[in-house]
Amino acid sequence: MTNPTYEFTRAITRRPASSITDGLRAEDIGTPDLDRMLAAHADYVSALKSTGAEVIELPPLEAFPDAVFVEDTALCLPKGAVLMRPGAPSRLGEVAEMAPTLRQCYDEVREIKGPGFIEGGDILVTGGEILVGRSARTDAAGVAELAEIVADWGHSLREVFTPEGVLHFKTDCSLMDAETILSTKRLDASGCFEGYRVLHVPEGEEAAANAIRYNNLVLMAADFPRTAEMLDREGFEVVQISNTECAKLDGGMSCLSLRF
Ligand code: CIR
Repeated sequence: MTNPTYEFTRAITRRPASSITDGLRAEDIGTPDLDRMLAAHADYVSALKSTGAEVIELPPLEAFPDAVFVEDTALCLPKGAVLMRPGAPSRLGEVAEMAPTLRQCYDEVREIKGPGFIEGGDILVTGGEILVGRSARTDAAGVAELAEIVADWGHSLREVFTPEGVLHFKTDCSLMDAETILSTKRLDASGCFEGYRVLHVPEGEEAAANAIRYNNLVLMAADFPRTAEMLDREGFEVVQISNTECAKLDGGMSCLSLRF
């Protein structure tokens, strides 16, 4: 591992279940179609594998409609993993489903015990720190407990804010390399990225901000041509994946995997 922020050897994903039709959503913009979601999910997994990484593909969980969004259940760091405590009550049980896989992958797995809440979608690990956005799913007690848990692994944590009406901190930003962040203007305006090089997603393409840098690739949602062109100009190798179905459940590229 030359740079633990975007050089990975493994990822964990979970295939979507037919219960995705009952997944959480802030606004009803249509019912997700399982076949289309499965096809996009297969493209996503193939892109990760094309970098040479091992992808652990977990089976669908009918009892948890949002379980395809594995990112929210844990934080994977070089020295260990931390099991989260989702702020969405219907998602709490997903953590116990993820725990055995992480225990096979890591010598040390720690957990957020509560009473606070925290979801992985609110956590951005950069080259030098961990940024955690308070949101409707992540509260001050959850952030404080995480800070304590990761301190002896050498991580410093900074609490920031997720814009009003935005599900997760990373709904609006992604790490492109150790110093470069892709962000919406509205999130960057909060000042949370001072000291970083920030690339703004063009006006009208805010939903493209949730991308992932995974080894040599940037995986981003398809249908945002100006963002794709900008990243290409900046020298990133971009793979576009259909996100129409996950978007109906407020999900994007980062939510679909745990990367380590
Ligand atoms: C939820 O509301 O929890 C899911 N429908 C979407 C989760 C997206 N996860 C993420 O941004 N990390």
